[in-house]
Amino acid sequence: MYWEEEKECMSRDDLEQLQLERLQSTLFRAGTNVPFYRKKFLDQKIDFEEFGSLDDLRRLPFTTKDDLRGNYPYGLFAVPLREVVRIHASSGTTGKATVVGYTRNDINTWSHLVARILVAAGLTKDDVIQIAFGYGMFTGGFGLHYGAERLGASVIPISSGNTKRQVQIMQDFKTTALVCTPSYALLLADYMYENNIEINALSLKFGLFGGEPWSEAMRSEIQSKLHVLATDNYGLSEVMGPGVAGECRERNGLHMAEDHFLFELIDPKTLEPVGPGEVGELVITTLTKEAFPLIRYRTRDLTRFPPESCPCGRTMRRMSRVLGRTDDMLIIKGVNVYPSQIEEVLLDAEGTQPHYQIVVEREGRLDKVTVMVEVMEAIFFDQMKKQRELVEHIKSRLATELGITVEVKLVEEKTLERFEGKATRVIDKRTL
Ligand code: DLL
Repeated sequence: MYWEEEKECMSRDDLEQLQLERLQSTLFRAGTNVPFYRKKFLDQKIDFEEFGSLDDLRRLPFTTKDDLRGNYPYGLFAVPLREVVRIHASSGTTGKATVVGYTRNDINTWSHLVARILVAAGLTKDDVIQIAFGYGMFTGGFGLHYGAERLGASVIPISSGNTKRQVQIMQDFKTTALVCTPSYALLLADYMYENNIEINALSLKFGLFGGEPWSEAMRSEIQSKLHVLATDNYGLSEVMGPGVAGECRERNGLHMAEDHFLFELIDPKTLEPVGPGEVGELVITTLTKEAFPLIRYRTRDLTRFPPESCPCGRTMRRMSRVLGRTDDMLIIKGVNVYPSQIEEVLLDAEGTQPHYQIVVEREGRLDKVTVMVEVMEAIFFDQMKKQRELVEHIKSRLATELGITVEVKLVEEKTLERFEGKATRVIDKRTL
């Protein structure tokens, strides 16, 4: 079953022709309307009007998250704000978020692409879809919502959290499809088992998950515990949100929406393309976005493109599940956290030393973060009260900065590892 068969099953020749035409108009739009790109093209003597082949893509400059931050908030928009009907943002690292805008056409495209992944997973307009992604600046909630409405399904916009209510609604409203992060799906499953909720009495059939890394083992567990067919869905707010790539029922890689984006894999060190089937950093160029076109955006996500075609009939190539990230961004309970954010808070507090370690573990179903920081001798051997106050202070600052709670442990001076070269601050013990 397809949402847009003529597009999803297009011949490669037709697809490449379409991509080239769309790339030309994207380059024109970006090169004309976005000063950042105009300057880059000028500096690199790129005449986008003479852009004749998709291979020329390799001559174009990359765009990075720093470029987005440097142009905060609207510097990279290619249309005036009066044409922007929606603004989303991704959690910031140094206080500045990355801001993205959508025209009415962009929202329309986005809805279609999300409807595609829903249909690829097997959903129809008869489904009752419970969207337990956060609604707000995060693209997960609204992205899935618009796509599900476009499909014509019955949408329950419950948003994230409040597990007891999620389960109640799931029972009463006869939810057939659950949409959330994989870790939240497991938490829901555990809650149901602990509370003796009869899974077979639910109407659940599908689970659409994404927004954070997960593993095949986790998929098997979710599928057997919740009795759903679970698919993986990838996207990022800078590029659009969910809908960039998603699995079909084969569940063996995520079909990329190649008619709306160009996907490349590069070696993050040499910036050259990797060989067929090899792992590389995913680089995405938007082909149809009006408000926020991006040229060769470095996602920092590592994946590979399996060379085999998919038995489902879609001709859009697939990417493997995300294998890791080139940078140090941690995704804790679905929230993007950078060690630098933690560092700032730690170093700001009185009595701490600039030596710390972040330990990430998975306790049961949940990510647990413990931040260990060295404190001055006077504090370490001082009264417990002072130590407790410092811990509480750091904890509450981190909760405000990061939006998640972490454990804080004060340790004696010189107990944490020192480094001669680059420091490894993060110990990620989660095995996915
Ligand atoms: O997470 C968009 C999204 C929402 C996708 C809901 C799918 C479902 P951001 O908050 O900007 O956007 O985070 C993007 O999350 O670069 C990846 O590192 C990671 N990520 C997203 N989906 C997956 C996935 C949304 N299926 C960042 N597997 C990306 C692994 C994922 N990592």
